[in-house]
Amino acid sequence: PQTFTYQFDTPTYKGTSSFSTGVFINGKFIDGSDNTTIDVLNPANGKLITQVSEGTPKDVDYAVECAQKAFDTVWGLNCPGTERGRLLYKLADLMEERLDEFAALEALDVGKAYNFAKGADVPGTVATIRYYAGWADKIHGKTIETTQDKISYTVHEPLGVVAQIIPWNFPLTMLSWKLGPAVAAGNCVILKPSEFTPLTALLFAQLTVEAGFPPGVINIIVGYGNTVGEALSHHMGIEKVAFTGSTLVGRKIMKSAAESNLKDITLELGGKSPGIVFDDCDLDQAVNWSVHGIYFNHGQVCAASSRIFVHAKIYDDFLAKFTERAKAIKLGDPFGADTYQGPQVSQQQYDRIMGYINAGKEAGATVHLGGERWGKEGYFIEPTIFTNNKPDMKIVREEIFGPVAVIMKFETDDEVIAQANDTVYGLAASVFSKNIDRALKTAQKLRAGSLWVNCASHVSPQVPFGGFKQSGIGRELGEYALEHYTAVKAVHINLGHQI
Ligand code: TXE
Repeated sequence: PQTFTYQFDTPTYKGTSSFSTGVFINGKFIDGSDNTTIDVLNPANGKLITQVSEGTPKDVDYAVECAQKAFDTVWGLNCPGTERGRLLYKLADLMEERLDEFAALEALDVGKAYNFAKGADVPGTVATIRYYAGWADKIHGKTIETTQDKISYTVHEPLGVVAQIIPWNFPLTMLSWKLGPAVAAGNCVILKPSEFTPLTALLFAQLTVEAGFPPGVINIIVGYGNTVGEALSHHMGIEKVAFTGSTLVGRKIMKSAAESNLKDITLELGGKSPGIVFDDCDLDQAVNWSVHGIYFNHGQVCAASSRIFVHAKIYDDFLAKFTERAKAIKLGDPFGADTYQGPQVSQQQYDRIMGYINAGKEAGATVHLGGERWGKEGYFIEPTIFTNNKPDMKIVREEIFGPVAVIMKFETDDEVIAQANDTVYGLAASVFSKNIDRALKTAQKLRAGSLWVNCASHVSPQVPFGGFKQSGIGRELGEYALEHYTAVKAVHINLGHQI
């Protein structure tokens, strides 16, 4: 396979990055079985960055074979947790040494602001890998009391070979959320990055070799959803598939799992998360967090606070301050020192978002701010605010996944809770109030997996993340994620009971 070498000469990062663009199986980079490639584009200008090897279903078969062999010989029950932890710590250290390079690749490939990638995505990834390194030798069962004639205990064993399919909005972060718990628990992994944003996963693959992981434990295959993704979710040798992406594909994966070997699944899908701003909040803080909640990562966040409900008494003040903050967002070169918002990831996403903006206009909502393309090249969209929204409008009901805030007015607590819950999704919600009873009562009544009180879009490796309703199945992060990568074996020991 080809080697990708890139010279960064930007206002914020200067340096060279170099790694193989092959399919990474059994500790080696190889060409995909069809010898074809995938174009990787720079979303800031639409130009080609490089081409990477395209994985195929045949490559998936080979990866499963190698991963199973590693599981049966050097990993799984054949490798103590302390050793798995040591390797993961080493990997985290190697990533940290190249933090700036990872951030630069993420900025180039995804279009996210370099300073954000450097301050959030990459350190968060390192922290997540370290968090799970710490778990590797602390995954154990229980002894369970039954009768005097019997001792029972449980063992939490790894599942075997697991597949992980991740999206393009947080390529490294999603990789760490998936791979960290799986590898710590002793599974062998085949991970498919998004075909749009494969670069950081390839550099990561190289570091797994440097860290000393045995071949076959971690395999990374870049490929398309309808080929590699389908092959992974249908495979009879894969025990589990973990997916983050669209609800549409989530359904397909569940179906594939049912049609093949009833493999275990976890799904982290979309959302249309509400933010509720009560009249007794700290207004400036509520505005700041709400701006972050929707415009962070250009709105390409599954838990984005995309429906903002504001109490009638403070609606005008909130809207004025929110608009001022949104107007001040600095768009431009992801490598600019003060850039907050870069381009959307792809032409497809750009078109989708503009489609929603047009649907909002046609349905009679008011474009209070933005609503247009920004600049002459790349996939930039102005920070947008819609007002005069009605509950049945598409822009209120569907995930836009772009820098588009939908703001609504409410009068009573009961009314806003009902509206906030009026969605098929249930990923997250924010509540802003200085009245602790009101904030916690509201949090109690909202049907969502993450509840943020006086903040938004906050995640920590220690705290579980996942959805209610159609936002998904299962939890990632924290101790909870380990449950999805282990099978419980119960052992019954007879102390002399005769039959
Ligand atoms: O997602 P896809 P897309 C939402 C968001 C966005 C929309 C469409 O609303 O606008 O989805 O984005 C792989 N079998 N989210 O089309 O296709 C694909 O290759 C197996 C929310 O880009 O779901 C990629 O690796 N895998 C979300 C991954 O699925 C398949 C993040 C996600 O891409 C497959 C991304 C198949 N048949 C989008 N088809 C979040 N929850 O954060 C595709 N894939």
